[in-house]
Amino acid sequence: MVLSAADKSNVKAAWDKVGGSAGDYGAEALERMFLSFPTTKTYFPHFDVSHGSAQVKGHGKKVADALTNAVGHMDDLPGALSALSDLHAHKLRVDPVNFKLLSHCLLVTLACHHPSDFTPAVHASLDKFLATVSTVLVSKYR
Ligand code: HNI
Repeated sequence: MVLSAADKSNVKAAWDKVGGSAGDYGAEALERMFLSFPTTKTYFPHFDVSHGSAQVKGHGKKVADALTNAVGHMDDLPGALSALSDLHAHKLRVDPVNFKLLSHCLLVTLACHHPSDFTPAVHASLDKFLATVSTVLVSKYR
């Protein structure tokens, strides 16, 4: 999958609007994922996953910061995400299906907070971006 120039500008514009809320949105997306897709909780047995958990908030910020970094490096996602890709494949061994679930929850979170910006075209570009990030993060499994 290749991000077009229009995709990149849609993603940048959407992420700019998120601004300082990125960490909160990351945490909301995680909470949605844990509630809607409970099997994802098996990767976080050491986490308190209840509403308002400090661990979920902290992890939401880490995920959001990684996405901010990815938005800044859309021309070299494999390079920008190399260390994170090693971590998810070799150490965490997260099954690739889970990336679709988190991506979905990130999209829902963005749509809820920015309904008028979440046009079909922006939705499609964000979906492509998250799918590309996910592909990179699962690229070192084999
Ligand atoms: Ni993920 C740790 C980013 C998808 C399970 N993850 C991280 C860290 C970042 C991160 C950043 C912290 C790394 C560090 O401490 O050096 N994860 C991302 C991103 C995505 C993603 C950007 C996809 C968009 N991770 C997933 C998915 C799962 C997942 C889909 C499983 C359902 N990640 C984990 C686990 C950890 C983790 C587990 C370790 C958490 C901890 O602190 O113990």
